[in-house]
Amino acid sequence: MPNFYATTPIYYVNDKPHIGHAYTTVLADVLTRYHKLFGYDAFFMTGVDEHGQKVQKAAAARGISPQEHVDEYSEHFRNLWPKLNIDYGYFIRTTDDYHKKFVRDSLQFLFDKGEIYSKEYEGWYSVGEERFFEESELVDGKDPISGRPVEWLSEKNYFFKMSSYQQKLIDHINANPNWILPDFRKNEVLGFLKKPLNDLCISRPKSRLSWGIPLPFDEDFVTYVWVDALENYISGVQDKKHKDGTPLWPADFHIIGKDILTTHCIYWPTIIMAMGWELPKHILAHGWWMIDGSKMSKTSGTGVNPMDYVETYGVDVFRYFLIREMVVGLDSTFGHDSFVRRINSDLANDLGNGLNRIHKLILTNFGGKIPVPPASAQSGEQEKELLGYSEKATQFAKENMGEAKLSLVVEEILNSVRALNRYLEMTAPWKLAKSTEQKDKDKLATVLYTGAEVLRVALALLSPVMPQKAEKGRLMLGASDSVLKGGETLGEGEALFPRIMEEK
Ligand code: ME8
Repeated sequence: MPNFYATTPIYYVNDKPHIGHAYTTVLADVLTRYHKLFGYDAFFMTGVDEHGQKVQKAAAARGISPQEHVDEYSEHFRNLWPKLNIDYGYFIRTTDDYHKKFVRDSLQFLFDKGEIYSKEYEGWYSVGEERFFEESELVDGKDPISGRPVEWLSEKNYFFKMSSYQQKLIDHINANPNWILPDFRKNEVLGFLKKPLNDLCISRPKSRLSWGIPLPFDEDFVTYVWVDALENYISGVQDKKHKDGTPLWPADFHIIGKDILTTHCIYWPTIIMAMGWELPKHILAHGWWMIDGSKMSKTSGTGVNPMDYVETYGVDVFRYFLIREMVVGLDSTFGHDSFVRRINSDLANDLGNGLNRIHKLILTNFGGKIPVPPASAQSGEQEKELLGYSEKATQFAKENMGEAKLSLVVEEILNSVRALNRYLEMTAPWKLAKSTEQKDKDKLATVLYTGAEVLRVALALLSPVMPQKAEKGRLMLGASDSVLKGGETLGEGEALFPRIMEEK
């Protein structure tokens, strides 16, 4: 059995989760479920990033200790995931003792190996991003990422010799063209690596920031939150194994948003190289959900609460929208109208209609048992063509889930459903049902059998995206897990995908 281990970023607990966090976690869940569907021992880890300035500030603003704050806020994330039908393998918190020990041990190792040195450092510091910027990196004198003001700071700090791994990193990227996905993000990283790489400041003086993991070799400093956070991907699974006994690390996929490309494609791999660990196999950076031209987030006031959509329209429909609408890699706009349009056209019209028609026709014409197709059905050109769509979708899903082209996978599946609806229009089983001729009766059995089989495959292929709805659909169609034989008894009919009637 092949193995699969994916990760999501661990989210800052300075605020409650919003749709961006929901998206990445749903994506990891869907990708993991696709691997399970195709026979992998698949596992994914998510969790929360609990140290650093943002969290310390959030706690101070609430007048409570950072530990009290993170204990409470980590639950907002942990409690959301089951509501989004997310089946993670492990949830990591960076304030857990085993993680802190892992980070301290690794830093001591790097220090002893001569990879870390201290020096007096001066530079422009952004509180929002928790990092120093070069003068040349500032935009209009401000933090180039958040656009917020920066302050001039001078202090002693510890540095990791990141620069000495620059060439090794470039060589790795060139030798493994699929390492960073999509391709244009790889080029962005290579572009960044054309300039000389600086060493990485890995400490914060406790006088300025106390909420962090103390450096093992100098307790007056805490670890820079990114170094602490990135190591979660290994610390969280150090004692876990795949069923065949192999360790989970190295991860197959780090799934991240494009905002944290540099930390994952430069900081993290150079730390790994210095530690002598194995590199992750792929880093997949998706785009942003935007609203009114800005990135959705809590701080920019453009957060959409995913639970509002889940409560109103149901979790599976919400997951479907996220996966179908965003082309992995590119930005997408979250709009209520596009949500309604997408659900009504793909799910209510195409899939829902196809399913209800087939279910009803089998119920009224074959007493609720899927008809056994007559021998002539094997050779029908129309049927071969239609079943070809199902085969294509299955093949496409197997080949493309690896690069997480999930919007395209879903579109291929829906293509098979649309082909089915066209086939129904052409063969008009409701007319065949009225005929007394044997050849029409045979054709009716063929049409309804073939239609049920196409839907069975489509629902199985959609099960990673919509686990509950797909299961209900499977039961409606006789609960078969393999090619229909005919004779399976249908389950109760149900309108699985009601049309959203709202007009704006
Ligand atoms: O960066 N669209 O945490 P974070 C899509 N703790 N995805 C979005 C998004 C949007 N508008 N907004 C956020 C951190 N995300 C660090 C990570 S990992 C070792 C440490 C998602 O809470 C996306 O996955 O700011 C992005 O990379 C992540 O949330 C950032 O979450």
